Amino acid sequence: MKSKEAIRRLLKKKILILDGAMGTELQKRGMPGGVCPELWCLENPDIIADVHKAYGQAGADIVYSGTFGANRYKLAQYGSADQVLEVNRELARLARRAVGQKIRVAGDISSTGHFVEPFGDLPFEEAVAAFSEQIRGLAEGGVDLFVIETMMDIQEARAALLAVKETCPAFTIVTLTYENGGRTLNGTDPISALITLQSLGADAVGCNCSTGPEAMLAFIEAMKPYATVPLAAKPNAGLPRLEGEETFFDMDAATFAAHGPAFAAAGVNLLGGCCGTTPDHIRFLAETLRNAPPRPPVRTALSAVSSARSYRLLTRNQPLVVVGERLNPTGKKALQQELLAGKMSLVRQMTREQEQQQADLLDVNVGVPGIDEEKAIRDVLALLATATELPLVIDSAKVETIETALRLYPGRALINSISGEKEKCERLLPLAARYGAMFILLPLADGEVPETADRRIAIVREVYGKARRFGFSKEDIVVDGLVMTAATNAQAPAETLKTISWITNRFQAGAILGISNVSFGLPERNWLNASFLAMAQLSGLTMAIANPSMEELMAIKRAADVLTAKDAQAAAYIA
Ligand code: HCS
Repeated sequence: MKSKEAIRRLLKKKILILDGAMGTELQKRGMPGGVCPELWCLENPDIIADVHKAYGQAGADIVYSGTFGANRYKLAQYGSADQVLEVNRELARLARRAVGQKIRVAGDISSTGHFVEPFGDLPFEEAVAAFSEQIRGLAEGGVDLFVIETMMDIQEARAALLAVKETCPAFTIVTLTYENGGRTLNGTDPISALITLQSLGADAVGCNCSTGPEAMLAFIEAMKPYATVPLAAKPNAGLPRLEGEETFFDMDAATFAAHGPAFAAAGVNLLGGCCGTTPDHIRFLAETLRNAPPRPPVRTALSAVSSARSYRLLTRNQPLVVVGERLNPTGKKALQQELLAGKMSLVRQMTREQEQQQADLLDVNVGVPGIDEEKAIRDVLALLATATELPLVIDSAKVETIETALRLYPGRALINSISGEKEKCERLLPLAARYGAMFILLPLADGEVPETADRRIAIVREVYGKARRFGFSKEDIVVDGLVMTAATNAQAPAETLKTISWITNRFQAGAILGISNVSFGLPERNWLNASFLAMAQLSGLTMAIANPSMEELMAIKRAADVLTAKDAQAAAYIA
């Protein structure tokens, strides 16, 4: 296994050339329809070795092992589910023997053919287990890295990536297949996928198959501004043409390779070909890109969250981001009863309403005394995966619930919250790091709710110091300014505003508040909440946890966005 660093060093020097099609090359060389390609390759080792060699000689830096469908679900269709280990091991060895040591072999992993929960019927952990089995075989066969390709379900791609991380962590490329409309079959767009996969630990992200070079170029261009990792592309040789039962791809090698410079300019870092491309296509491409300088990722971190179907930047130069707070049973009898009974109609209704009321993210908390919280969070996440496109904020007092949610959530979540309380902090930081989540840093310490801005700032610094050791940067966190009621301490709002001002102006991170605490115990709470929100926006607040059904609050938020120059030309205000 090559170290990640060795591959990263190479990527700094050049655009790495990937191989071209395998399936269409095998068909050309006599593989009949209806057979299991992997088993056929094992019976015809010289033929697949010949394809690998041809790609190596054409200039590929990385060839993919012929293990595209070598998972237990696909092999089961040919009665060979119990041969996963040996099929992968042997085909990986065969690729290695064919290309030698200088060319890298990527262990090729693709779909099981099932959608994974919450989008389909394959349980998430079963998908992870199936990919782990394949990965073990590939590792035994001596691959240098892994590639997860032609994925149409972001959740299946996540399962495969987690399987790599948990079985044999090595450099991993993940490429999804986007239809011409720019979404995968179950609706994920390239930027949301990038945010989800790069934060979960993919070492390179991109797209392959389905489209020709023109359409795929647009996906790379869209992703590049948000990429913290290298980008990969493997377009088809144009669009498929059907003749009877057969599919043809007509784009010739020179025309295909002529797209290379545009991909290089768009910032692709690994480029090859998918269906219909041949060793000639790769030879021309390698030639065309011989002296093209690589464009490294432009960022090292990105303040953004995603769902399976959308993303939200949490950068500071934009209108205030509203986290809808209503999916929280605290103090809500009806929601408590529904959650306890496993009913979802109120959750569905509150989700729809908050979306209509223009919440940007949804906070999700299922903590009710006596509830099986892990089951409840699973059920609610499954519902929300299709009921809303909004990214979620995972809110729980229980570490286990947060872990269950992060593992299953098909996007990049924001955790609400990680405080300075020692035990929680020690358990949650590694968890957030493992799943690549953003988190709200809450300046509380053991047995202490700090009253002054100075003390809050000290706790923020301390927790951030610990978070850095797990690789977090300021882009990955949003700091809570801590709101306490003005009813018992007249100075409380001023201390919060001072904290907010420090977070955004000095510390330079995003700042969030649970607005409504300020009016606790006072009458006419809406006016206090809305006034405080406007003051906090002036101090630099970037996000608020609030009830978007409060019209005054939302109206004042929009006005304050204009008055703090966060809504250029008042575009959102007017709309
Ligand atoms: N690597 C596979 C991708 C198919 S979409 C092949 O056959 O080239």
